[in-house]
Amino acid sequence: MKNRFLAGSSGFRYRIRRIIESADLVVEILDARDPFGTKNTEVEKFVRMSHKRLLTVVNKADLVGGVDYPESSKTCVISSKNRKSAAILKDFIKANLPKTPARVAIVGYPNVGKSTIINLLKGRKSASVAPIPGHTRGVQWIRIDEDILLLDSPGIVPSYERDEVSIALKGAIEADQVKDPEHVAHEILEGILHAGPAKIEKAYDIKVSSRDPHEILRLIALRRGRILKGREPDTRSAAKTVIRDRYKGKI
Ligand SMILES: Nc1nc2c(ncn2[C@@H]2O[C@H](COP(=O)(O)OP(=O)(O)OP(=O)(O)O)[C@@H](O)[C@H]2O)c(=O)[nH]1
Ligand SMILES: [Mg+2]
Repeated sequence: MKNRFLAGSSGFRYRIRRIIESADLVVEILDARDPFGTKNTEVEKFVRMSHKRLLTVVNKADLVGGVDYPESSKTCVISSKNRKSAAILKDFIKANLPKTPARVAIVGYPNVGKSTIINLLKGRKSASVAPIPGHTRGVQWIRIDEDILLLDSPGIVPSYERDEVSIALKGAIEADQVKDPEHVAHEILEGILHAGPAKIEKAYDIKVSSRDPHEILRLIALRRGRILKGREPDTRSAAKTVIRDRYKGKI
């Protein structure tokens, strides 16, 4: 699969080592919808090897009923959609700075909200944000106050993560790059259907009478007027919509 940040991409180890080595503290951002799945244990290993301190921030808590992650003094759960999180997060980081002033690297899977968190801490838009994984390309240092210099970094998928469906379900690959978007969309829809069809019906203004995800993609395509030659609904295009909406937290 074509993904700059997967292993095999020659710059991967070098880039992540440089980021970690240049920091005094590393903050790993996880997605509350799949905190263990978005942990990058490869990055965590580099952090340990470099004798740097590691903090964990579980973000996007607004998208789940409860966060399934163990509490600890080195972990903080937030939603960066909530303005109050700025003060909570700043206090959390300040309480754990190994020295002042300190360079703090924000790392994590693509699309987990690294740039959003940096903007939240800064109090205004300094880092570019998009619901597109792989949005941040270069690394960027941003000063928060006299004590903290933050480093935004591109999302990194660990080298052991090889399954495209798993990567896509974590929001870490752009919908257009997914080889089999229908397979991924089926998994997303099946996951949501466990809690009933209401969320899907509301998001797409459709009536779901079948639990067959392919049938639901047909309904979404029809509703949106995505019709192929021969009047067949364009389920591939509907699947990409479902993947993007999942990334945005809409479903
Ligand atoms: N609902 C919700 N959405 C969030 C939250 N934090 C970030 N987002 C959204 O998640 C998407 C990705 O955010 P970014 O900050 O660009 O993510 P990133 O980790 O910098 O992504 P890359 O640069 O691609 O690695 C954007 O659409 C954000 O608005 C949150 O706490 N809750
Ligand atoms: Mg970013």
